[in-house]
Amino acid sequence: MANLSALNLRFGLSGQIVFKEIPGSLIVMEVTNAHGSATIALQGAHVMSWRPKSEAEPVVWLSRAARFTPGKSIRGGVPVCWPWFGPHATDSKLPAHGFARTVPWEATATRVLDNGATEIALTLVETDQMGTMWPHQTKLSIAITVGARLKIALTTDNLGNEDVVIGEALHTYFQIGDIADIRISGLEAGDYLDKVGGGSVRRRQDGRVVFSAETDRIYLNTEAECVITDPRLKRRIHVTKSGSRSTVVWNPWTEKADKMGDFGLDGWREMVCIESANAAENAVTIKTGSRHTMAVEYWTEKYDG
Ligand code: TA6
Repeated sequence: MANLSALNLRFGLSGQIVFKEIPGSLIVMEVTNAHGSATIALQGAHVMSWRPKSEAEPVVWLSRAARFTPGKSIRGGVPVCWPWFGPHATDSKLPAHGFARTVPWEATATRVLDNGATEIALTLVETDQMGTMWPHQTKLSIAITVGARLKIALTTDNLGNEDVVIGEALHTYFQIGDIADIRISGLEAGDYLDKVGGGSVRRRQDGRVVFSAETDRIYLNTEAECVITDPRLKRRIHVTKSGSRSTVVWNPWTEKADKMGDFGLDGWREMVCIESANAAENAVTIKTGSRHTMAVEYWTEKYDG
């Protein structure tokens, strides 16, 4: 791992980006500009938090009980799930949601955009160990733009001489006032796989998504914008995407959150995941020599409904 002074010398932007080590020895970038702020861990290129200047509360949620241990996933933020989503199709010993979120990435470029936002590019650091889990020649890179909006673009290059199939997600945890009060629009009448209880029952969405119990759904064949309406925090969060045909909606509710052990006291009440993904039947085939990008853009507006 490059040392902090070398990282700050090469990629720090005076006043906008500072590399720091946090307890647990993870290296993070603290990003601050006139429009917003974010914290990004080099492990997993993991956006841990994001707050536009217009918001008193962060928009991207981070558990108060999150663990920052090398090689372990962080509860909250925007975990990068890649090159598969959920459990591995054939080998249950391999990590759920792939390995990208728990391995080192390296910064490749940082810059200030004309509108004052900060753009950071990172790429996953390939290792021999990965080759045993993923015997394909691919390159994974990400571009993160921090400002009044948060933009993330995840790109897979297929450098091999055969087509490759990936599953992926930007597994974003959004901060909300209370899960029982919010509603999500944009998925009306969509087909989804209901994963609660370990099943995979195909159902159809009736109206907006509301929550009264553990909810774990993969909405299929949708490129729709989703909007979280949050009467308690008096805001709407807009979730738009491209290059993604699945949208996953998840809240563990109390029992599953307690079992997971890193949600903190009632942390599950103040978060909801809307994950832009390519999962299940929406897995993506990337032709040899070509590339695929999945991107998201988030922003907020005041809501006094
Ligand atoms: O995206 C929903 C989900 O697949 C849930 O089934 C739950 O496992 C969640 O991801 C979190 O998974 P993680 O491996 O981060 O604990």
